[in-house]
Amino acid sequence: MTEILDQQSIDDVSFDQLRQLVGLVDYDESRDPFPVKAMDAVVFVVGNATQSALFYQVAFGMELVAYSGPETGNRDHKAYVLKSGSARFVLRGGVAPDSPLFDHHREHGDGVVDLALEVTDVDKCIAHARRQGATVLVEPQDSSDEHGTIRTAAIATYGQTRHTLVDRSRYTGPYLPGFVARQGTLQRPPDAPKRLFQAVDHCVGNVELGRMDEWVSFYNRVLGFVNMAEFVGDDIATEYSALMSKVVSNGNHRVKFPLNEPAVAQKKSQIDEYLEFYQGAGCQHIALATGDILDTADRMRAAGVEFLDTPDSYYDDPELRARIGEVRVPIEELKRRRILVDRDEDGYLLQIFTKPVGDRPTVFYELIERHGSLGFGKGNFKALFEAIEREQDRRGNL
Ligand code: TYF
Ligand code: FE
Repeated sequence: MTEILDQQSIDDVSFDQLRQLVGLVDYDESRDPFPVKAMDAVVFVVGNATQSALFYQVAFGMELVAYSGPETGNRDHKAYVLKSGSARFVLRGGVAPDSPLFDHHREHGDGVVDLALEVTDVDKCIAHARRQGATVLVEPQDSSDEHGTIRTAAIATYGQTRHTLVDRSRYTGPYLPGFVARQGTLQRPPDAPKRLFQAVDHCVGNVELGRMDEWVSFYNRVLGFVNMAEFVGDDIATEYSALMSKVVSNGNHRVKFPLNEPAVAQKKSQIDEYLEFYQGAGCQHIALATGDILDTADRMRAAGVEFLDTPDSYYDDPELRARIGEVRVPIEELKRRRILVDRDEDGYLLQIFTKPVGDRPTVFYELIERHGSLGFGKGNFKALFEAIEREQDRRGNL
């Protein structure tokens, strides 16, 4: 369980690798009313997809694999598809001056519009979702090109976010019909690893005050998701975190969605800051699973990505040192990079958080390296939320 994945040589991400990377558990799929295989894609609307696509190649080491835009008959917008292991991001930006993407962007800024899910049976999922009262935004439909047929549908979730459901079992193209294969022109240094992360570990939603339980129940009823043990209750919330949080996941934990709501505390909640600048509920952070967080953080830093700072006192705290015990590198190596560490009954995890990556204080990223732990770094919440609040203060939003 503590073996380090060799990012230089990994080609495709196997189920066994995923078991360690994102913390899979066994479950009986035959009794699942809404079987979800994995995240299909995280779809963003951004102000400039052409430049964002370069950012994710340069700074996140992602590979451009597909494209849609005016040159391929899509006059409304450009869309770039990037991959890293099993993770897929799609960046969409308006071209036609009357593109609806500009309305979305004016309201929300850069953000996640779709947490697309790969499913085995779109129709079965939609029928179940409808019975449970979900809003069906797109009815099941086939689309085809020379690579085969894709079946998709979409349901609404929090804010203006949706879950597109994708059955790609009869399709071999680079993404969806309408997209063409496209490679990036970026020259990578010869020593660059194949990729900097292997999978999406979890995607966090921020919802309005008092609505977290409603959305937990939505994922329970509509998607058949189960509640995970880790949560931030009102006891912890009022003390320091200014948020409440619960986590839902699909049966084998491949797809995990923590849901946050602001808590009423002395200071303005970081969740309130998000809700104000995103103008509503939306995706707050995406955690990326890496087999070597030290190397990934080093390379992202070298490319200019800024991470939250953690005070020396975190690493020098004897209580923390006693609690975490032995990890795969000396604590000094973590301290140098501001990587956080947490241990629970199943093992430990290493994690680090970026500052918001866009212009608004909304979406950010987490890197996570799991060694048995199925948690989210609960032991780090205090240090983490204090670091987030320092940034909030610098922005004048505390
Ligand atoms: O996903 C999680 O639960 C952790 C911790 O605003 C976290 O990454 C929770 C809330 C938040 C930032 C990080
Ligand atoms: Fe997280």
